[in-house]
Amino acid sequence: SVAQADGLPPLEQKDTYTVGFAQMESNNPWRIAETKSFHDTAESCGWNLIATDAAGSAAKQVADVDSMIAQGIDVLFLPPREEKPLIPAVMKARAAGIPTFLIDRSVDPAVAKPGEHFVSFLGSDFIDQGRRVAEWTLENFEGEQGIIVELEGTTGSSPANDRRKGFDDVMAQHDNMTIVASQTGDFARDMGRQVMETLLQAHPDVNIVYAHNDEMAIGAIQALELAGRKPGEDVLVVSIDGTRDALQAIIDGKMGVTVESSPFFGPLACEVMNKYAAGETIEPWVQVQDRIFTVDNAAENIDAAY
Ligand code: GYE
Repeated sequence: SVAQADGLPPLEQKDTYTVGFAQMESNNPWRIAETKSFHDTAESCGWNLIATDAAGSAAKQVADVDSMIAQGIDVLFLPPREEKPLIPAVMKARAAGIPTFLIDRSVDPAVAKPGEHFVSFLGSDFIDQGRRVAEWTLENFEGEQGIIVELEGTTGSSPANDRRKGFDDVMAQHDNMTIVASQTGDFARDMGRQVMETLLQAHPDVNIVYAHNDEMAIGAIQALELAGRKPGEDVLVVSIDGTRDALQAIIDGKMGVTVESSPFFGPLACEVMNKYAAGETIEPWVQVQDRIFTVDNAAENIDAAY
C-alpha cells in the first residue's frame, strides 16, 4: 500500500478541491451513470468538478487531461479508455504533481504503476468477472456442444483484455465448449448488433453469446431476433454490467446472466481521496465487489438499476 509520504504527489486537507474527471465517452448508460455519480458526489465531497467527455477518442482524453492540468486541478480521476494510449496522460499528471486515481479501467501495469505513477486503481476484478460468467454458463447451458460467439469490448482496454482472459481460460478446459469467433463490438450496442449480424452468417449454429458488456448483449439480442433466432431459448446470452435493459432482458427470459460491474464510483472516489489527503495508506488496487444478476434476483434489483 502507498501513502502520499512515499513520494507520490502531496494532497493537503482542505474544504474544497478542484477535481478533474476526464470521462472517455458518453454513448451508453453505464458511462452516463458513472458521470452522474461524480456530479452527485461533488457537493458533499467539496469538489469543484471539471468534467470532460472525450467522445470515444483516446487522443482527446489525453488532451482533456492536459487542459485540466493547465487549469490547476488538485486531483485527477481518470477512467483510461485504453491501456497504452492513456499512459502519457498519467505521466503528465505525475510530472505536474497531481495525485491521480484511475477509475473503472486501468493502464498497462508494465509501464505505469500504482504507488509510483498514479496513486491507485479503483475498480472491479475483470478476470474474475469473465470467469464467473463462464462458470455460470457451464452450469446452466442445456445443450451438449457449446458454439460460442464472443463480443469483445474496446480493443486495448483493460476490461476487454481481462474479461476475455477470465472467460476463455475457463472454457479452454472444457472440450464441449468452442469459441468459434471473438470480435470487438467496442462496448457499444450498435456495433454489437452489427458484428453479431455478420458473425451469425458465418456461424449460424451459434448457441451461446458472451458479450463483454450489457450494451453489446442487447445489440446481439436484436440481431438474433432479426435473424429469427430465439435468445433465451435457442441461444444463451450472457454478459457483464447489470444495466436496467439487461435486467429487463433477464426478466423477459432473453438473457441468462449479467455479472455486476458498478458505475457508481463517486462516493468511493471521495472516500479514497480523503483518506489519501489524511495521510492514510491506500491499496494499489481498491477492489470493487460485484454481485451476480439472474432470474432469481433481477426483478428486485431493477428499480436501482441505470
Ligand atoms: O463494463 C462498460 C463500459 O470500464 C468497467 O466500460 C468499464 C466498462 C463497462 O463502457 O459497459
